[in-house]
Amino acid sequence: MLKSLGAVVKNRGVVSASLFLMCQSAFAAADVVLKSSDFVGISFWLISMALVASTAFFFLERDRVAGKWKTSLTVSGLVTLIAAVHYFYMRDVWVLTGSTPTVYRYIDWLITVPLLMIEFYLILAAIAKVPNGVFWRLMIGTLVMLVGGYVGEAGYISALPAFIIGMLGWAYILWEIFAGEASKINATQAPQNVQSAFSLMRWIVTIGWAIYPIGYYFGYLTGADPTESMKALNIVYNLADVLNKIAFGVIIWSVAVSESQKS
Ligand SMILES: *C/C=C(C)/C=C/C=C(C)/C=C/C1=C(C)CCCC1(C)C
Repeated sequence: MLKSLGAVVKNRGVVSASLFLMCQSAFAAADVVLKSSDFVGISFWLISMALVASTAFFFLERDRVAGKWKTSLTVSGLVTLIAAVHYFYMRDVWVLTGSTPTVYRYIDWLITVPLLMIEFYLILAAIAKVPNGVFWRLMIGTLVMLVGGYVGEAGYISALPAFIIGMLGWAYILWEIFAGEASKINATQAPQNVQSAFSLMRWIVTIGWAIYPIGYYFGYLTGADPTESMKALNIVYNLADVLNKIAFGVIIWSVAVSESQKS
């Protein structure tokens, strides 16, 4: 009783500390305010708040699931926590200067995308013995995808070849989870619940992640007016994050809860 009370208090402490850190403006001197016609800015605001709420939810729900699922929920909460903090900065860059916060976006991705990949590894590791190669192949695919995208968006190389490099990295990840070792472990060793979570997560990485290259396309490859392209790019990336960070976490949460109730 005392022990579990201690755990709850500790958990609450972590949650309030993270929320405190988040609930401040990134840049202090702001005489510019959000305009009611700035829909991109509004989307940055909405999503930053949704990310804060999701973080609290995933951390608190840790109490409800069996031990071997707790790490997966922690990782989901870390993904939304890291993204929320970056969203505060991105929101301010957009609202104050009207420019696209590419560096913050990619720093966020560089941390959160590997964490999302680790989730695949973790849900399999909770039920089977998984070789390290699975982990490393997912990491290599992620790095190639993100470095390709960054050198294109930051203008180090032209947008199209950079796009192709990024697409190859993503294809490598898809191969691993649809046909590679990760997919085989799932098909042969995982219980029903885990298999259905794995399959949903896999579709998120296919369909949900496809939204980002579509955003990139509208941002850099249509030849349209740069102001309009950058609005489209940011809206598309922002919506994609709701699906790929929050909904992805909710799927893991739901399998963790249902598997925990079994035992
Ligand atoms: C939470 C953030 C996530 C899940 C970000 C994912 C980003 C991608 C899947 C980006 C993909 C890209 C390509 C496949 C091609 C090159 C351009 C990128 C980097 C936008």
